[in-house]
Amino acid sequence: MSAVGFIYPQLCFSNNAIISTFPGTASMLSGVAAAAKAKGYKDYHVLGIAGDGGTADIGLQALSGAIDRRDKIIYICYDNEAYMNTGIQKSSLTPFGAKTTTTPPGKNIRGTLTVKKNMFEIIAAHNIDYAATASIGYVQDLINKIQKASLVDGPSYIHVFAPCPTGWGIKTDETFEIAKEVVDSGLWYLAEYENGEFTLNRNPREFTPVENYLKKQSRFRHLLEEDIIEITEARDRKWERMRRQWNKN
Ligand SMILES: Cc1ncc(C[n+]2csc(CCOP(=O)(O)OP(=O)(O)O)c2C)c(N)n1
Ligand SMILES: [Mg+2]
Repeated sequence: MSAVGFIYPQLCFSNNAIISTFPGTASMLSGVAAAAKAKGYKDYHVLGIAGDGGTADIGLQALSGAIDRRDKIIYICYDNEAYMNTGIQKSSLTPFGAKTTTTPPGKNIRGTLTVKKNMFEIIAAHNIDYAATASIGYVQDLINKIQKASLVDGPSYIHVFAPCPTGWGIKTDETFEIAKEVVDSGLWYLAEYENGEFTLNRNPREFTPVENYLKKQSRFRHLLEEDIIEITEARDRKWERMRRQWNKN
């Protein structure tokens, strides 16, 4: 956000905004919320946006603390699956198989060897007031979730899936389609955690082929048939578990 905001008057925010330190988004939000409370403000929202690296790696401790204190903040993780503005390095939210500058595919290693960290359930495990996943490919669902978060009198977390044309090797005008397809192929999912319960907002009977999603992006172009099978099987195991544990009726 620091790269896109604050260019007056074209791209400035229409309200007060602060650029935080890289690991400090959540602690900065805590500080602003504490100040708002001390000043006796009633009608306000303290909202922060940080990347996948800023959230799942370097900022996780601050975020965990803010949720534990039940600070009234809205935290949005903008997940483009790598450290993008420093040149496409792998984060703990980069998916298995993806090529980044720190996980280059070669003869022996086919891109990222780790699997994407499950941030949504890590956050839910704090017994947070409200948490959700979203994708920019399902905009109305995202808007609804932000509205819901704005009504919470405590911490809320929204994890938004957002493609990066440069880092993923896609065209800018394919961004929306890819963000929709990742949900339709089951490699990402739309869910909520509220009152201690998980809900799948979208539970399709059939998925679109994982291969179609992967082959559109140059970061996955080196993958072999066996890698695609591995990714598909991991998807199916995850959905089997989510359906069994979350959607009981
Ligand atoms: C303490 C610290 N370490 C490293 C950096 C350099 N840095 C700035 S942005 C960034 C990557 C951010 O990645 P992510 O949070 O995923 O956001 P994206 O650029 O992908 O939107 C890094 C490493 C920094 N600003 N501060
Ligand atoms: Mg990122």
